[in-house]
Amino acid sequence: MRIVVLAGGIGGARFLRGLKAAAPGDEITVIGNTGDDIHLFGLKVCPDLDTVMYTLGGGIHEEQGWGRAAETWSVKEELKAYGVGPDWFGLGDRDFATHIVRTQMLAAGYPLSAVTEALCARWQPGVRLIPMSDDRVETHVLIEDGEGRRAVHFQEYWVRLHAEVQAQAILPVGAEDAKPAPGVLEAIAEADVVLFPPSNPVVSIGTILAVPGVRQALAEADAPVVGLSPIVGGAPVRGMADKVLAAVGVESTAGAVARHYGPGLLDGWLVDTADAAAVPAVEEAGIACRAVPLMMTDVEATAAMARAALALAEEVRG
Ligand code: FO1
Repeated sequence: MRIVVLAGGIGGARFLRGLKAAAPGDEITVIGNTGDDIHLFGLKVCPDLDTVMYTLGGGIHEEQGWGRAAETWSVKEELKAYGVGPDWFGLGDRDFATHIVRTQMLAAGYPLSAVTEALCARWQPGVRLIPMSDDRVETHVLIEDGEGRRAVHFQEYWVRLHAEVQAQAILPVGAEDAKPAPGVLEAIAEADVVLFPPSNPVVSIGTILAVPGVRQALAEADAPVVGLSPIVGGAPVRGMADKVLAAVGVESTAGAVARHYGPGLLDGWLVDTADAAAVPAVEEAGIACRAVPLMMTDVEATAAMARAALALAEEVRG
């Protein structure tokens, strides 16, 4: 079966590990969010692509969910010694090599999709990883704090400011001029199932949907689209989804996120057993809904979630 997954950061990567275990013989194509990308020290860093590549390739720092295992920080310390910032974003020595190779290939004229393919040749993630676009898209967050009203890069909002200040708007800068990367629309058109993992609905999956043509391709696809709620019991399992959902006027509940994606996009939606009360309202909204355990405590629990999503896809296939 051909499965397409729109994935963001840590939640998306961890879900994919369970999906691979649940569907070992299937062909999985991951459309990765690049709105988290940031340019630092003359290098292009692609956090969500790297998190998928490292997690599935066996290089991830497991507790952090980002960056490399067995990392060292000499380059970061030397940059700080030169007074060259920013020092709030943790780039390790091993991770720097990824960004150097990526930046070197981009400078040689390779598109991000080709660069990603080359990096994955080393890591062998066991999925096809395609960036949502080869064009530059960077998510910025509009905030107002002691330093006044301004837009900050998503990474600064999340990593330096810890999403403590209220996000007033989420701005996927460049999205309106971006084109889906080669293979993105074809993968969606040829998919047997499309899955929205428990990634951030605004800055991860939302940013992928902001690339012109993607939402329409999903709406027109024959494949059922099934999502898994990143919100359990009214709060995100990890990260700052509640803050960015508020910025787009969506309540942090499993049901509200389903309605936010809408029946034009979603055919099925999984909520955690803690949110079973939300099932009728989601079904009312025209989206098939089931309550199953959604905590990705280990690969087997995640595989069970993936199997439940694939089963719901078969139910709604019609
Ligand atoms: N997340 C943090 O909370 N702190 C960091 O210092 C940090 C560094 C970092 C470096 C490379 C990378 O690929 C990801 C990194 N992340 C860090 C995660 C990053 O903020 C992700 O974009 C989010 O976790 C959402 O996907």
